[in-house]
Amino acid sequence: MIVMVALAIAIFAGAPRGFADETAKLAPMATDAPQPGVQKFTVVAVQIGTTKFWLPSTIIVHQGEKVILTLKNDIPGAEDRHGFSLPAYNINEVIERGQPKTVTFVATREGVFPYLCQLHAAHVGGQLIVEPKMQDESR
Ligand SMILES: [Cu+2]
Repeated sequence: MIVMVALAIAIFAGAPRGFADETAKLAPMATDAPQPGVQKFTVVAVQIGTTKFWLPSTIIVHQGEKVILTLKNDIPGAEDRHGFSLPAYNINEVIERGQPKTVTFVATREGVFPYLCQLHAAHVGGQLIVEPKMQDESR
């Protein structure tokens, strides 16, 4: 009887430790943590129905942040090149299907700036919104 009680206590005492180990395994990995002051987006040219779009159609960053855009052209068809132009930041790229490009710039100018496909007028673009610098510099 004493052995049974001792065994029960030992099993009970072991349980919380086992649970803690499981919790540790579920903790998120810190390897892909966002870098402060850096904003990364993937912007994709897609076709919905007969209309071509750059999506997302709105990108929001803060003034002074480094912006990294990965540009992908996923539009099928004979035309395998689409443009990505952000005139306010002097960005003019041609993106071939299957060959993504990365552009990097610092959002120095505050405001709302359109982006578009410089090769096709009907290809719907979007806007980069650069908000004023955050007052709290501790982030
Ligand atoms: Cu286009």
